[in-house]
Amino acid sequence: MNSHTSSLRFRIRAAGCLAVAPISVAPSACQDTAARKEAQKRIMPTYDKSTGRLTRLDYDANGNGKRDTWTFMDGARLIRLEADENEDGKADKWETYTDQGLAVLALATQGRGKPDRRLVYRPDGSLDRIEVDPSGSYQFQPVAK
Ligand SMILES: [Ca+2]
Ligand SMILES: [Ca+2]
Repeated sequence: MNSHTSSLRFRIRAAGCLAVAPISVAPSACQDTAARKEAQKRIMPTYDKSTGRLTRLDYDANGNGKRDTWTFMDGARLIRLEADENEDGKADKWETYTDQGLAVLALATQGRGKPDRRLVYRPDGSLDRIEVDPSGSYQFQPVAK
């Protein structure tokens, strides 16, 4: 498990905790009151008004009071994540998920607010290839192995 996965698991667990907070029976992960309060402070869920389904979680990953991570959800299923890790107002990281887990991790390493490098994963979670887009035109080319 890499740090992205572990960080994400915390977010999802904390979000699940927050989502069920009004229900009287809380899962074991919510029994830690401090963790629950921390989740409530750092995570802002959005629900579909007609279905009540969770659609988005905005998150303050570094706890400085400014949201820097946005996850797009279909209920409990994570679809996509965007993060502005240096909080300059432009996203630097995009993660795309399938039912098998992380499918693509795209990174903006040149501060342009759009990806110039992406890691494409196989359904088993192993890295398939690394692609680069040095011109920022969304024309990714595989890096030679
Ligand atoms: Ca923050
Ligand atoms: Ca940024």
